[in-house]
Amino acid sequence: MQLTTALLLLSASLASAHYTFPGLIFNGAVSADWQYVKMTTNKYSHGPVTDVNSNDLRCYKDPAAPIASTANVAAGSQVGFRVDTSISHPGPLLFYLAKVPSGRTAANWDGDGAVWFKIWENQPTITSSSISWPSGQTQVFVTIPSCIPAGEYLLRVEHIALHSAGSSGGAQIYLACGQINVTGGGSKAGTPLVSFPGAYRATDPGLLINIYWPIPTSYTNPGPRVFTC
Ligand SMILES: *[C@@H]1O[C@H](CO)[C@@H](O)[C@H](O)[C@H]1NC(C)=O
Ligand SMILES: [Cu+2]
Repeated sequence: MQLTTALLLLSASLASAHYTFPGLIFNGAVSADWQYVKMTTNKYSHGPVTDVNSNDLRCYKDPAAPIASTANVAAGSQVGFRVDTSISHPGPLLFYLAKVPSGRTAANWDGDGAVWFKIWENQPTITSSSISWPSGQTQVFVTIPSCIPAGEYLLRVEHIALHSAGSSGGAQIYLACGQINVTGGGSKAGTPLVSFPGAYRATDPGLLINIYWPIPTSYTNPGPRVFTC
């Protein structure tokens, strides 16, 4: 009896430590869950992707998800995601964009192919006693590059939890894709382009790392360099 209660409490605390990114934030307002974000398979479990070779690494889209809407956002503006409920594990936050190919829409395209460019990533604070990242955020934001061509894009938010990353496949990847229609903009296409899956290997030093001992003296985010205008 007591053991059952303990196990239930343990599984509840593990589940509540997971998170999703259901609400797109633009023009200063938080939109309804999954209105502008492709509904993810983990919408109830909040569990992570751990296989970097899985198609889930693209958008983690629930195959049975209803079609989401596409948000008009100005190039150079700030766009974000509401986190359900908060980022509660240690690790980096990254954002990628993919331009929707002609003939497709953000709503009916899943982001396949070498189409993704990284637009932002954060770096840890490293001291002699710990490596740490910002944590506890309930909303996360990125600035849409001002120079990219107008048009529809998928905006992929990704948080990589590294608390169990000391063994291969232990990194927990939380992600979602918002559907945006960039207005304004310029004429500089995003580069370099990578695919998901494909951009990451389980052995990447940013994914296979013991963050507790020995305390790392450096950290390299997985994926390509960040695109700049
Ligand atoms: C995207 O924005 C352009 C420019 O404002 C507009 O003409 C177009 O209809 C928009 N597309 C969608 C899907 O909202
Ligand atoms: Cu968790």
